[in-house]
Formats: sequence, structure tokens, C-alpha cells
Amino acid sequence: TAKKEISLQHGAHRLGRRNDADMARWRAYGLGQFIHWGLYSIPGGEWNGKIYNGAAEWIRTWKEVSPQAYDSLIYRFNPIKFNPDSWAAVAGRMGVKYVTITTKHHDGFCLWPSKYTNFTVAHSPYKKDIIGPLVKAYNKQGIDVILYFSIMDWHNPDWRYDIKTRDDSIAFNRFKQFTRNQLLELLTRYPTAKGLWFDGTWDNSWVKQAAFADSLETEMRKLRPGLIIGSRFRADEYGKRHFDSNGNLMGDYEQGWERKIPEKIEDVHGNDWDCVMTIPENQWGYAKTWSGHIKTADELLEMLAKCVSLDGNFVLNFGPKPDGTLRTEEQTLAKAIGDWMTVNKEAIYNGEYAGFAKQDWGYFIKNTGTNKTYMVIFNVPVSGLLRVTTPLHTVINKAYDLGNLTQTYTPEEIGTSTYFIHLHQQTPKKPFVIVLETGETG
Ligand code: JFZ
Repeated sequence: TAKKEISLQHGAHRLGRRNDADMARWRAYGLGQFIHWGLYSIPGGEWNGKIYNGAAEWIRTWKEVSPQAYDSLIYRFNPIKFNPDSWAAVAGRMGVKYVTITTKHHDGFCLWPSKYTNFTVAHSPYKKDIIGPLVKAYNKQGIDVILYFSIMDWHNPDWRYDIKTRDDSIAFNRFKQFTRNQLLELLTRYPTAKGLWFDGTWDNSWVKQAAFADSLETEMRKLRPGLIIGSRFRADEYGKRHFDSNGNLMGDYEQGWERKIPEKIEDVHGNDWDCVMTIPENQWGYAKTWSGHIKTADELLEMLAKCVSLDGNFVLNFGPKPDGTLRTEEQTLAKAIGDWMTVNKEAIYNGEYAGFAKQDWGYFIKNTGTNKTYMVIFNVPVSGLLRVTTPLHTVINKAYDLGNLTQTYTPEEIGTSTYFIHLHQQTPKKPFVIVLETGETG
């Protein structure tokens, strides 16, 4: 029984994945970097000697902090050690293919000299644009840039959480024009940026703007063909977000995987998606004190492999310090991930769901358009035997270590489409990769 679709003016514009070259490039990234940087980096989660319990980039909403005092941080924004080439080098060394940078977070402070507000870098002691030099430096390293943009803007007096009165509506109409101006400004100023990562779109005020947001999306796509926009930008006319009232994804990829990862391929409904992840539990902006569990490189690598094995990209967040440098913990992790990527990157880039039955030792990743499937191994069983069940009509022609191509395996066939790979080395210190070259049978 087919479910009846309702007719929508502002629902999904397309069913299924995009199949153009820009989106194929996005899909092949595998690993990305997120950067949260702004005025919140200055207090770093600490105000008058007290430590804020929430995420450092939200400190402006803490009862201990007056909005005026927070907004005055603009007079202290002076990252004299900011060197975009060195950030890009760290990212390139780590193996990331794209970076998502906060051009404006919820506090409304702009890292580019926007013409439409004074609350920007241009009016800070630093004076200079951050976004332009950053885009240039990353692009020079071959890394694509996505611009993060928060619709919610705590600084702009026209921002509303809901629209209840005529005055709200007048103010919010001004705010909508402001938003449109800023977005068109960003797309015009930074023409190599590949997409927009939207946030702060959950309040009623914005959820009610289905028609406006839809036409703005169309306008942005017309200005920049190929532009990639996630599912967190707009709601349909019934206020449904991410998925419209018929259950169809709005935008080019699903943006709901925030600090969580799907368990199985059915969870992603055939859509593109990215997972954005913090190193501590929930800190995006720089927080002087990290408390709770801090993820290790091996944990992050496992998350990366899991995401790619389920057709997603994994994006690791960095919260730079107010002086423009990266904290030591983040540099160390970037280096460790990069060391692993140097050997194993071909298992990650251009990777997709392989269609092999999931096994407890780790993840299968298919290299798109080739006959290679990678086994990314995190948990070696005490038996030293790795079970592999291939999809129907798929046979293994060759198996070898990615880190040591002459180390080959002869899979033991134990039943139809089922094999054991007998490991030579049973106590590896690092996750490792076995390459399977496969063929088809009739
Ligand atoms: C948002 C921001 O509020 C946060 O500061 C950070 O920028 C993060 C990347 O995005 O936080 C969210 C957004 C969405 C969800 C959870 C937190 N969500 O969909 O579950």
C-alpha cells in the first residue's frame, strides 16, 4: 500500500541523491575538519573565574554573563598569531579534504568584514578579514571550504525566537533581508566555497519562513551553481525540518548526525550525510578546561571508518585559541590521525558502503568504481580469524595488507560467500587495513 503524498510547495526539490560532479566530490571527501572560532574563544568557557557548564560557544546565554559585556569582547578580538597557512598545513597533514568554518555563530560576530553590520572583525583590533585568507590557504593545500552560518543571531536586535505581534513581524522582515544580504555577500566574496553549513534554524520565527527560505535557497543556487546545502536550512510549509511532510530529505545531505553516528545502512535512507564530532563530550568553541572523556585518535579513527562505511563523511571539530593558535591536544590528535591516514587513506577517500555483512572486528569500505573493498580492523578476535561474508556473486581474488603490500592472505572458504582470513599478526597496536580485490561470478 503506497502512502499518499501530500502536495507541497516548499518541500524537497528532488528525490534521491544528487548525481553531479560537485556532489560526487563532496561524497568522496571522507574526512573533514570543523572550526569554531569567534568571540567565545576569548573567555574559553570561563567568566570571572567561574567555569560555565555548557558548551563554551554558548556562554553569552549564561546568567552570569551580560550580553553587553559579551559583545564588548569585540574590542579584545586580536588573534595576532593567526597564520592560515599553518592551520591548512595541520589539516592537510591530517588528511582532511574539506573544512567547515564558522563565518558567524549564534553570537552574531562575523569573521568577515560584512557590510551589513558593525559587529565584525573589521571593527575589532585585528581589523582584517579572517575568512578570505583562510579560504585561500586551505584551497592552496587542495582542501575545499564550506561556510558555516548561523541564522539565529543574538546580537541583531531584529532577531526573534517567535513572531507574535505586528512589531515582531516588522523586525523579523528586516532580519530576513539582513540574512539574505549576508549570505549573498559571502557567496560573492568567497566564490571557491563549495557549500553552506547552516545552523540555528530551529526557532519558530525561522521555521515559519518556508516560502522565504525556499526562494532564498533557489537564489543562492542560481548565483552559485553546484552549491551544496544541507538539510538544516529550511522547513516546509507545515514546519517540518530536515525531512519534509512526505518524509523526503530537503537539501543535498542529511545534517542531523551531530555527535552521533548511524548504526546501520538502513538508518541513512540512501541519503548523503556528514557527522560532526567534538573531541571532548560537547565543546565546539575553545574551552580552557576540557572535562569528562576526551576522545583518543583510535576512537576517532574508528568513528571515521564507521561513517565512511555507511556512506557518510566524518568531520572533526577544532576550537582554536583566541591568539590564533591551535591547542596542543588538537595538534597531537591531528598528527596521530595524519600518521594513520598517510598509510591508509585510500581506504577512506572515495569510500562507500560495501554491501558486505557487518562483522565485529570492524568495517568494510568499498572504493567507489573499483574492485577494491577495504577491511578496516579495530578489534582482532583472540582466534586471529577474521570472518568475511561477501555479497552474492562476489568472490575474493586477492587479499593483502594495505600497510605492507607483500603481506598476502589466502582466505579459507568455509561456506557459500563466507571466508576466514587467518591473520599473521595477532596483536596489532593500531587499527589496520586489509585490501580485498574482488570479482564477480555468474
Ligand atoms: C549547534 C550549535 O548550537 C553548536 O554551538 C555547534 O555549533 C553545533 C555544531 O551546532 O548545536 C546543535 C545543533 C543541532 C543539534 C544539536 C546541537 N541537533 O540536531 O541535535
